[in-house]
Parts: sequence; structure tokens; C-alpha cells
Amino acid sequence: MGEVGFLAEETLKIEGMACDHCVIRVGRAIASVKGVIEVDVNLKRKEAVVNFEESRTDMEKIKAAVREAGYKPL
Ligand SMILES: [Cu+2]
Repeated sequence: MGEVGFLAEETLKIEGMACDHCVIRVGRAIASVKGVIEVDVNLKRKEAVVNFEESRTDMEKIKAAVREAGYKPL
């Protein structure tokens, strides 16, 4: 593990999640992005709160991972 850079927290709205399995899939997809420290997916609010290292990733990469998992980030 290297040094942890500046942390950012962003809330991402996501369409297409229907059940707890979707929440798990989205959570895993986001967590697999290098630089993501923590993710909390909320089904009712249709959103994910993501903590990540700004120097290692950005919202575009995180959104791409959500899309690849079959969901629609807004
Ligand atoms: Cu589901």
C-alpha cells in the first residue's frame, strides 16, 4: 500500500437498481476501481456515496464501472 492521496467524496445517482443483488453488483463494480477507498450504495435513494483518492481515479472511471455492470449512472 502506497501513500493515500487527497480524498474526495461524491454522490452518484444510479438508475436501474431493483433489489439487493443490484446493490451488491454496483458496490463491487465501484469498489473494484483502483483508488476507491469506500463505497456505500443505497437502493431507496438510488445513489452511491463514493470515497476515492483524487490522484488515482475520477468520477468518469467510476461511472464507466457502473455502466459495465449494467446500470445507468446519471
Ligand atoms: Cu437487482
